[in-house]
Amino acid sequence: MSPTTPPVIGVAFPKDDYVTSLERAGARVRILDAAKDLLPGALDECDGLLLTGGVDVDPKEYGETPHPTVETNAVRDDYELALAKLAIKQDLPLLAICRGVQVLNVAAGGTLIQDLPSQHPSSIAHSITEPRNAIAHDVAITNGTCLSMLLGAPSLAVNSRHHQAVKDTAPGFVVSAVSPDGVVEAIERPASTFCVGVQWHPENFWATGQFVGLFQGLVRAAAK
Ligand SMILES: [Mn+2]
Repeated sequence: MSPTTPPVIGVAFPKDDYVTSLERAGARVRILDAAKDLLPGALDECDGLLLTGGVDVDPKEYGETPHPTVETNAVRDDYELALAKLAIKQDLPLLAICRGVQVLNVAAGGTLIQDLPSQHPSSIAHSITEPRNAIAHDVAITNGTCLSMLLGAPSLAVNSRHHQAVKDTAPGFVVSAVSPDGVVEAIERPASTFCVGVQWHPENFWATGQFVGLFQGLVRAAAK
C-alpha cells in the first residue's frame, strides 16, 4: 500500500461516532454487512477491523446460562465472533470497543461477568448513559502495555455504559486497564501486531480528540 492511500478499516454494525472517529484518525471505513459481506472473503478488503458496542454476547458461547438481564442478537454474535477469530488468526489489526471487547474475549476463549450490578456490586457507576461522553470513573492503565503507549497516562477518566465485563481473560491476553472497583476495562493480546479492546466508549470523544490515540494506533498498524 502506498503511504498516501488511507488504510481500510472494516466495521460491522456501526454508529456515526465510530465512523467519525476512524475517519478523523485517517482511515477509510468499509461497512461490513453481515448478510452480504461473507467471511472470510470480506476481510480480504480490510487492513484492520473495529468491533463496536451493542447488546450482550450469548452466554452459551462461554458455557453459561443467561442471567435474566441478558439481551442477545444471534446474527451479531455469529458474525462478530467469526470476525474476531479471523482477525486474531490473520494478525489483522483490531480495536474492540465495549461489546467489542466482550466479543473479542469470548472469541479467544474467555468469559464475562453477565450482570455487574448483581454479580460485582460496587459504588462505581458503570452505566451512565447520558450524555454519551459523561465521565463515570477512572481507569488505571497497566504500565508497559500497548494501551499505555497509545494513551500516555497511568490513569484516565472514562465514560461507561456497560452492565457486563471481562471475567476470565482469554488465554494469550493481558489486562491493560482496570477501574477502581477491579472491573477489567481493557485487554490486549501482546503476540498480535495490534489487538486492543476497551470497555469504555472512546468514539464518543471524537470532538475533543481525547482518545484519538486509540484510533490512530489502529490506523497506523493497519497502514503497515
Ligand atoms: Mn466501566
